Amino acid sequence: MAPSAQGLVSMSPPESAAQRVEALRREIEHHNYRYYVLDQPVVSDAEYDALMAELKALETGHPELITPDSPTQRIGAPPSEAFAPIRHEVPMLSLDNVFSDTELLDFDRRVREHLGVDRAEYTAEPKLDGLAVSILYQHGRLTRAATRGDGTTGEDVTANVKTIRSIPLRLQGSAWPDRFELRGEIFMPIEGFKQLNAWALRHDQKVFANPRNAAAGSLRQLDPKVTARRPLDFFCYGWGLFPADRLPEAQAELLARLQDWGFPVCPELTVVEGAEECLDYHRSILAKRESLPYETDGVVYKVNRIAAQQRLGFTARAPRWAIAHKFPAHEATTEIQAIEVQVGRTGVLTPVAKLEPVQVGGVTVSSASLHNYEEVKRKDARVGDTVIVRRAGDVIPEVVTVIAEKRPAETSPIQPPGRCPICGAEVVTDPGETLIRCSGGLFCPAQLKAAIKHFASRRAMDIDGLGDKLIDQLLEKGLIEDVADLYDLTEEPVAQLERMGSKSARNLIQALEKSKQTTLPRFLYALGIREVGEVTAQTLAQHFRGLEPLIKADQETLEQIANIGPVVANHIVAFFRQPHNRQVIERLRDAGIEWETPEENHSRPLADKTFVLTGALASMTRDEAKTRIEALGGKTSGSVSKNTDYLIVGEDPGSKLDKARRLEIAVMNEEAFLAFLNQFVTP
Ligand code: I6G
Repeated sequence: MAPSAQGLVSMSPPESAAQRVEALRREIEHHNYRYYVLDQPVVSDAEYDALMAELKALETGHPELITPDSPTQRIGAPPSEAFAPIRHEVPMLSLDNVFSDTELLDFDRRVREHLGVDRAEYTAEPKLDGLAVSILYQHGRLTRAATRGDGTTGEDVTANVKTIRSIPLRLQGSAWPDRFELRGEIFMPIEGFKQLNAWALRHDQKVFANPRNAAAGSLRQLDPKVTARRPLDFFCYGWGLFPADRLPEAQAELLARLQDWGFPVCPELTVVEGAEECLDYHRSILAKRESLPYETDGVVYKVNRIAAQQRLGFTARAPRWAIAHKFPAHEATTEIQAIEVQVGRTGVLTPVAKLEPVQVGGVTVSSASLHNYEEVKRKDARVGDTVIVRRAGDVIPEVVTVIAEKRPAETSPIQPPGRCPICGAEVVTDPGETLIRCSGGLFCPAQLKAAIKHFASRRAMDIDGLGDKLIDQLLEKGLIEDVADLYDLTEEPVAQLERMGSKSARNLIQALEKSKQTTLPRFLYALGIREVGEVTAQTLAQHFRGLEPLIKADQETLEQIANIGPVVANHIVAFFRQPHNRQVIERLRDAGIEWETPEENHSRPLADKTFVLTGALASMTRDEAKTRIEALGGKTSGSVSKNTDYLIVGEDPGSKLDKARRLEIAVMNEEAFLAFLNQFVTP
């Protein structure tokens, strides 16, 4: 057990500067490990910063004490002119790939035949979409890091690799060989990638096409200070140079040792037996591919017994004892046939590329988002262009890049519209925003339709059966003009609509009736106030405990509420200032929409509780689950540890379930989780 922050900070009897420097380094390394590898910090950022500041001050006063592995030196190296070549002492091979179950069965058969066994044991782990590196440790210290390059010679990226906080500069424990090479993948987690691109967009910088390119671009920076600002992470998966007499019996055992020495290993790593379990593993990772925090393009199986690996040996390019079983591609190439404009609920005009239909990861894609007109300009996407489109999970497919070389003659750049293509209202841009909006508000049929759809949606008023097509018809036939009109609907005219009939009409009226008993947070969310999502709606409901005080609240009052900033406050005030909005609310209340007054909620009932999610939930996305936990004060983490309070298990759980069971952590299935959350929902 590492000493506590308190224990290390105390300084009696008086220490020499050298002792204090060493104590601080140990402590900072320990906190880096807790934070970046285990995701379980034990000190606040401020405490950590204070330790770093003290170490820096001591090193400034005693420059003779500075060592290359000091935590202050992670970002110390000056920019270089180029990356020096490094010849790998043990070649960095690549992996052979298979793309189908049959090919995997063939691989397993070859392994078994070669080893003369009926069943082989494999490690299985996701194949990360990043960059392979080889890192040399001598006497427990990181001394060199190189990219794969051509497998024989890579590039010296030591200064950049040292900036990655999850890679230890000094090893923990003591049983490591004096000189060994560690191999693994540097990658950019998806969240970090999104934030980096959002930042790049705001600062007119290069936007990366995907996390892999972002990781590669970040690692190949001549100035390590730039790399240090990039959200890079690392998982180790093997070794290069390693004394043969120090190798354990199995791959999994060595990875466990590496973990003990302070290296991060992918939490999804597991051991499987036989080809069937390999295929099960492939299916389970594929099922949760979109909810993993990093991009993966397949899974890797490796024969677990190291003696068996040695018997199988290598081909010229790759080990015979390992294979990558790839997933279907996320991306495909196709052609833009047209660029249309979509008008969203808040009036944002989104350019959408209409595509020559193409299969992406098993689904036909015929349109893809271009996000906004800044992006259209940046990518210079034009009708007739050949483009790479990408589809990931539930996310709307997007145009990733234009293949400039394939552009036909006579194309012209796309200009943003000056007027809304639906209602003709002027297009406006909010100060500081890049998005363009239709200024028509609810007079714009597209915005009105989207607002009604949002109002009826499951997490808002939950009006069962009121879908897109029905809303279209109700508007077209003039049966409704706003959301309040929904509650004046009667069975007869609804039954006359296309594909309706009296039974469906009755069901709709009943669903509308049922929706009248709601909660204040749901109602506030349903109103569709800009920037007021479910969590903000909860916050407002808890704070005001009624609609009237919220309607009357001014900007200043709103800004005093935790998590309500000036922009959100401004949208709320502007919404309730509109006479039309207040009239609609009054009519909704007159129609019988009601809720119980939310109870005062002083406590954050899940404060101090840490949740880990594994597997796919049927009733909500992972982000929604996180939002709900966080709204109640709880925390979520990506990996199971002894600090986890609950593991929430969806379809196809991964190795986290085994680990939670080992650590005797409370496990809830989806049903139990929903019941658990609902006990805290205030009416
Ligand atoms: O490129 C690779 C990615 C992942 C690998 C690899 C890996 O294991 C999870 N393992 C080996 C042995 C090699 N390349 C050569």
